[in-house]
Amino acid sequence: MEQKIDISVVVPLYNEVESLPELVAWIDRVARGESLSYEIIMIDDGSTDGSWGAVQELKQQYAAIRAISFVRNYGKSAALYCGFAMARGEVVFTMDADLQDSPDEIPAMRRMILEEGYDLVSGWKKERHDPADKRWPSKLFNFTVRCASGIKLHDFNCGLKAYRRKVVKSIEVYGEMHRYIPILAKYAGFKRIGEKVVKHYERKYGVSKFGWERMLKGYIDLITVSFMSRFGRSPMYLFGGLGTLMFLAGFVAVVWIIVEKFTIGAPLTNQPLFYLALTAILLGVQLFLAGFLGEMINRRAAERNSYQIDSQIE
Ligand SMILES: Nc1nc2c(ncn2[C@@H]2O[C@H](COP(=O)(O)OP(=O)(O)OP(=O)(O)O)[C@@H](O)[C@H]2O)c(=O)[nH]1
Ligand SMILES: [Mg+2]
Repeated sequence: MEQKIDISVVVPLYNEVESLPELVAWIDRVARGESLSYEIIMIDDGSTDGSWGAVQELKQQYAAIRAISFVRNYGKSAALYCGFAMARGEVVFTMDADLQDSPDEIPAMRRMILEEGYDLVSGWKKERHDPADKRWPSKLFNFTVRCASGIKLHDFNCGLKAYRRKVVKSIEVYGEMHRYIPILAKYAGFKRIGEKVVKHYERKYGVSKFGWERMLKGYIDLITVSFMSRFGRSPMYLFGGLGTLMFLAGFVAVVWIIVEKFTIGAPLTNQPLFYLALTAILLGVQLFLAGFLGEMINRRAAERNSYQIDSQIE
């Protein structure tokens, strides 16, 4: 049986060699200060600056470190996915490796989970120490995600978050979806999502890995996340519904064209409505087929019948 501990701190890292010793010492200090049993799970994502060597060295000094290193760079989501799978803590934290997030927030966030009943607590970098060309896109991003998801968080992208264990064990992060973990959690049934204002520091060492390309991929993932969470289990509701509407619209138009032909002798094909009707019927059938295909693929999917059970009495 797996041994349970108080907290897991999952740290995805990519080329952060200078920051690691300070980060580990800091987490260790906070956890000891609160007498918490803890583990630090470090996921080195194909770093090329010797980060893995630093992790191995730190392991000599801190037994609480558990770590894996990927053969190449897979991205932050992949790192979090593996970290979540390994985590044994009752409360699981994620934290950036670059010392911009403060481990001092751990005790308060843990209390919010354990005592105030939150499933997920997201950090909010209210006072940010980043250049303006990063803050504004971030504001726009957060606004969009708030509208799309209905989750009232100010700062989806904050690396510092705390989760009830069950949450990280039941969501699947991939692509650039780490930004949308609150949405994934919400649709997995964990509704108590809170936020805590956290301290944010300037980057001390290393360079930012943030870029426009990641932002763009992130937006595409937002569409996937919203779609999957709404219709992932039953694609036919979307495609079948739209397909039926389209088909009906086309069908009604065809009937109208025929009636007009026989009553006032209007032209059959030589009018815009004919082409609109044709397109609508074709699209309707196509959408319906897409829905069927979705359902057929779904039948084979491993997660088809996996549900989150809140409690059970036997
Ligand atoms: N595993 C993994 N971690 C990454 C990757 N890119 C960034 N990270 C980590 O994610 C955290 C945040 O990355 P940053 O580059 O600091 O991103 P940011 O905080 O939005 O940007 P800055 O504020 O400019 O530093 C850091 O701990 C990085 O090491 C990646 O491709 N894989
Ligand atoms: Mg950073």
